[in-house]
Amino acid sequence: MSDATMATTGSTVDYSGLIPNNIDLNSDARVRKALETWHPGYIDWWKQMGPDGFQSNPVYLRTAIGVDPDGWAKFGYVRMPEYKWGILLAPPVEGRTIPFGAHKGESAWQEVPGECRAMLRRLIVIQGDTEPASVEQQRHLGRTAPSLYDMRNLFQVNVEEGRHLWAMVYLLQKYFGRDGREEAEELLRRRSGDADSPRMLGAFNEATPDWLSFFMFTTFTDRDGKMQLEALAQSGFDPLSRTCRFMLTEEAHHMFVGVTGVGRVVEATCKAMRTAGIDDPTDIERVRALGVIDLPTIQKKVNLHFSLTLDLFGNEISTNAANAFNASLKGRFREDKLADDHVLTGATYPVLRLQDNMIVRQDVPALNALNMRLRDDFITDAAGGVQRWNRIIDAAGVPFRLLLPHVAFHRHIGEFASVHADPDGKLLDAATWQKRRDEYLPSAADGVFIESLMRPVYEPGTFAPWIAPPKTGIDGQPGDFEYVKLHD
Ligand code: BYC
Repeated sequence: MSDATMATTGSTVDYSGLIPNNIDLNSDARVRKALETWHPGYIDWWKQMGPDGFQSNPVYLRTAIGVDPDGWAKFGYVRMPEYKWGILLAPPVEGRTIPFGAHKGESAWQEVPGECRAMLRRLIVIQGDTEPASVEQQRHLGRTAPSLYDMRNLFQVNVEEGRHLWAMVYLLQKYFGRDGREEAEELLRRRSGDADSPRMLGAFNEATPDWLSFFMFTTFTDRDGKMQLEALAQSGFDPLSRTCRFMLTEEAHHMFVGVTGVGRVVEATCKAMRTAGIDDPTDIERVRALGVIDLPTIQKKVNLHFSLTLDLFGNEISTNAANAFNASLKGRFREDKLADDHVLTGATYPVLRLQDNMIVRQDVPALNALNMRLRDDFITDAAGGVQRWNRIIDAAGVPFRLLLPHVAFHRHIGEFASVHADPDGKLLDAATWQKRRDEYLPSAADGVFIESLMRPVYEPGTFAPWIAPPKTGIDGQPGDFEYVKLHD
């Protein structure tokens, strides 16, 4: 089949125009023009805010070429500005009905219902805003990549977040007219961490100063992405559902990069400790002298990134979430696999709340607790990654366990934003928190130490000493494969 394959079937991608797509963009002149008008701004943004350097180096990237689960991607060397960002929607499910909310059982909508236009636009804009934000947060990391393998994974994540932005902008341009066009412009205007024009959600304005942060971010924050996309994939608005379903295909690799990345850091630390005969994981100075990151500092990074990510689920009690569910716009995690009435009138859900300065479990109306339900599903999912890390520690015979902190720890959104708690959930007064903060979260000195390890390693098959090599290569490539060609 030629590059300009039939797009109408939705199973292959049309590369013949400026905007690769599987949505038959050629037959929709208005949207095609809108996207072609938006394209130069996107490229400018990518050049300004995308990866710092390496733009002209061939990178061994995966590009989506279709939406067939058995063969949706191809691997090959691509210069990042030539990566085919495009719009891909998962194939329509024939006869799909809305699985939840007031419209449960109706045929999924192909157009935006007038009464929920503003709510839907807000959900799409928030989702869209996170995608460029993460690219901005990670833009300096190529300069300190611990290997070409890791550098390639970073760039893979970056180009796919760029593609996810395209996917959201398509929805805005196609279904929201002038408002959508304005929102699409704003998505290119806001900047992560900018004092005047920050990204919309807190965690996306934090710095990602080093590779351990990147691996934690892709473990935890990308996993919020997975949960939110799973919830939006249930939407009664079918184009959103189809877009999110395809984004989820790519998202799995991002979390793989995170979980295996932290696992490899843990492995290098444990191995160096064993070789040096260090039995006490809290003997930080001796462990650091080996040129690896001590386990207590890794725990602090877990504490930081997990707590920042919990904030992304919003408030414990949320009428926004109830309204979006009632309106059949945003469901629960894998709603269609759940066995209840999918309407939730009269149902309750247990939520941890703050009462008289104590943390108590309270049954609240399930509709108002949807953010917490999604967050609980996230915590279960995230615990799997931590278990993998602990298996590596156990196998090395090191007496240490990484743990997820309590949900009240280090929060900026919701009930617990007004109090201080330690990682076990014990409430602390402000003075104690100040005194002990650096025991729980990375301190400035921890940052300086980690930064001292961030030296680039650009020889194929070679890895910085603080991270173990991966078990297998990307796309089955051998250990010394040149994932990024730096001297082309
Ligand atoms: N920061 O009723 P509430 C991803 C605001 S990540 C700042 O609890 P709701 C990715 C909230 O907007 C997934 N503000 O809110 C990962 C609201 O403001 P307004 C991104 C916050 O709506 C890695 C007010 O507080 N997608 O894809 O129930 C790399 C009241 O709160 C925050 C989505 O999140 C915060 N953390 O819940 C790349 C899906 N939390 O409107 C990509 C779409 C709350 O009253 N978003 N507020 O002025 C949503 O579903 C919901 O909007 C939220 C918030 C879950 C974010």
